[in-house]
Amino acid sequence: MVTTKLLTLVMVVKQQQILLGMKKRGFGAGRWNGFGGKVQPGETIEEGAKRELFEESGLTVQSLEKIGQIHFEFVGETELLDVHIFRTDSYQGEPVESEEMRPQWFDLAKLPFTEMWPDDIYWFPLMLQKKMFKGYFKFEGYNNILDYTLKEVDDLAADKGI
Ligand code: 6OG
Repeated sequence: MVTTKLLTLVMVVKQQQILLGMKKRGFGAGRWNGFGGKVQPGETIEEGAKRELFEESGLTVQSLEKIGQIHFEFVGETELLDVHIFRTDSYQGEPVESEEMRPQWFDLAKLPFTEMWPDDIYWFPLMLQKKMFKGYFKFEGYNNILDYTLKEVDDLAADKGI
């Protein structure tokens, strides 16, 4: 039986920099990524995104912009990931290291793509231009992309297709 896990991912942008966290443990350990995790029962996706952002980076935000949605499949695994991606350009607080993440600002011109999930290099340009997108990536293991689709959309909610 195929199950789908609902996850969030928040990208914090300020001027020409983006805040990424080095994942210290669990899924994606050793890679720089935005902040996020599983949506819990009883919370909306946006509430889950804000909670994970705070837990992992110490930052709070008033609002988040929905910017993308990506479905991930891993060959041989029955669980699909449905990752909802948000962007924010304003936040409160200062980034602090958590048990899960070590935050660091990166210049947009010097992103550490070789130490990030391999899909990021495809959709980061859209996210940085504030273009909304939907995507699907099929992985073999955690390093190899076998197939992918990625398209810009006008409205994330209205477009049901992946
Ligand atoms: P926890 O399991 O730690 O949440 N995530 C991905 N992010 C990128 N950029 N690429 C992927 O390609 C990803 N797969 C998952 C979603 C996992 C966090 O990692 C993100 C969550 O923010 C496969 O609770």
